[in-house]
Amino acid sequence: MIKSIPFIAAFGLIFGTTSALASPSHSHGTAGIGHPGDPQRVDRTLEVRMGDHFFEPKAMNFKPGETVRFVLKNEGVVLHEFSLGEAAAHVAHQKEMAAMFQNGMLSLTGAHDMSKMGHGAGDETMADMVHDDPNSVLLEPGADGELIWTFSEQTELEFACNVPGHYQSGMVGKLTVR
Ligand SMILES: [Cu+2]
Repeated sequence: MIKSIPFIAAFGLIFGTTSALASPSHSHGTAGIGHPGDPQRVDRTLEVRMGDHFFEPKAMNFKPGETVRFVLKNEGVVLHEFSLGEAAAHVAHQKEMAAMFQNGMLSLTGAHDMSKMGHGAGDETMADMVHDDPNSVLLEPGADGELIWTFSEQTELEFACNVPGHYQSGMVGKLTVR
């Protein structure tokens, strides 16, 4: 039963009102995985390369309390994501992402159909609006990005790309906090 809840939440987000899309408040149960880190208190910087379809490094190990700056580089020719979370959260997130691709809100090149949103985007990118989980970064081909995260407790997580099919092609690795 528990597994069905994120899916219902995702369904509401994708097919809900314009205002729901503009300010998505969904979360995938970030309790336990940690929280966004303070840029002034970074303990460690780790470069993560993303390609079609792989991550380098392939596994990560951190300590509870550690604040990590992930420097992300999409060296591929399609959109990729870096998302930290529990395995079940990635499954739920993949359903959201699949719906966004079906709607045309996201595309593999990052070229989005603005008319689907019903209002102007301003300085925000489409990816920001439809994909604002604090524990995920979506990168267009060739783009760089950053995620600063504090791991709070011992846990076994995964870092993954939830662009449709990528997780299944191997864009997932173990992230151990111990
Ligand atoms: Cu990917």
